[in-house]
Amino acid sequence: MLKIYNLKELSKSKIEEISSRALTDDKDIEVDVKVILEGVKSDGDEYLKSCNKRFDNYNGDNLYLELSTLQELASKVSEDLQLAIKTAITNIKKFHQTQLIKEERIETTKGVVCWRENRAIEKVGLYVPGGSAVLPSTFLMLAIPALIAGCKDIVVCTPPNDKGLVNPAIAFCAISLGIDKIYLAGGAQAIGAMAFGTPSIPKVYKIFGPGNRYVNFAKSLVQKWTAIDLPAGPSEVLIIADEFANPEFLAADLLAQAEHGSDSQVVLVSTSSDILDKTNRAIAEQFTNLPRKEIALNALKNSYGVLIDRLEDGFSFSNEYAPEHLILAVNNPESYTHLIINAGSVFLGNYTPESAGDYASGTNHTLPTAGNAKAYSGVSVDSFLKKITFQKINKEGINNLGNTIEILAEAEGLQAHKNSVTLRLK
Ligand code: HSO
Ligand code: ZN
Repeated sequence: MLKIYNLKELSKSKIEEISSRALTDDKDIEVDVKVILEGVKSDGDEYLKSCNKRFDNYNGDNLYLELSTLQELASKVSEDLQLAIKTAITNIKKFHQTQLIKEERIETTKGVVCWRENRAIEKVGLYVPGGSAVLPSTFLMLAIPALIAGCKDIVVCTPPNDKGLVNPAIAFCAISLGIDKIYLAGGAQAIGAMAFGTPSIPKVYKIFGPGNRYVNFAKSLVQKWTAIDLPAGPSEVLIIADEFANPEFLAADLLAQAEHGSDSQVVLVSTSSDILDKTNRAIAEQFTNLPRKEIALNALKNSYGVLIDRLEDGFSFSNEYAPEHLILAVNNPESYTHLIINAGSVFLGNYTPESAGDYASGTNHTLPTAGNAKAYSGVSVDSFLKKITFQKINKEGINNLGNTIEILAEAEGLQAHKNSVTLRLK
């Protein structure tokens, strides 16, 4: 099923080629997305209502659900699912709470003290996708760090169903987190609404959340006005496996990521050709039972295995690929973590499936894809904060540092800068 390359036989350019994602050109949707953004900008709520009719078959005019409707919907969620969501919330909170760190004040020169303080971004927008897979877990992964950071206004947009409602699990997440309003807007129009604001939907300073090509392209366009979380692309996983790995587990983890979308990519890198073959056989067995097997099958067509001589070669390959998720299915995985330079989130050992991080272990699942892990981190509490620097200098401090500033200002030909110190030194 997975085509297999032998790393030794690959030229440098071939390695670059297979590790660069075949990203779709957005030219074909550019006009549509721009028309939608313009529509939201000029006609606001009326345009959003027309989009709900056109794209989501919802003919009503509601643009949001309030607490009472959310409560009613949430009550339909099974007890099992309620408990699972609560457990996930507890773990995601526990993990993210540790990220709220107060930095030290530093005396850089006697009498000169500098420090940074966190301030939450006041208004943030969270996009929770609907469509082919409704993802309440994504709601948790975005809203929990926003709440921990202390964001004042958290605007949540998700597409309505044909009755103008949302999935009960989404409503249950909202209620559990104390979010009492959900806006009914999906796709590029939701991104436009949060970027420009409409009479019903408040404008925000930063937009978060995954989505289809329209959503991602809209996010890239509104960046002139609004910050965004990450450039997003299709999901992916890379597994490095030694000869002791379990092919059944490997196949299951590869398929878990492959079922996300036809454009997802999964890569298995192993020192053992036996493991590569056995995993391929296990994929063939497991995928037939999957409801989303067509999607997974398409994703497998973009996917491959790589045979390596030494595990270290696998890490070099993985650093070049910079996967969103990296699974180390090897003995003693912690002894290799220092070799990892580029990855979004790492899963260590045979009992750490990626699904754990997708849902409930506590880490965030909004991660850099398409090689962006070379320069980006996943979403965290930091993503919802800005850091402001402060300094306080006393008389002794300006006496100690003044001359240095004067000389540097002089060298830059900025006399007024120099004067502001000279006057204080007198
Ligand atoms: N693996 C996805 C997140 C997700 N999985 C949501 C299941 N639900 C991207 O990291
Ligand atoms: Zn997933």
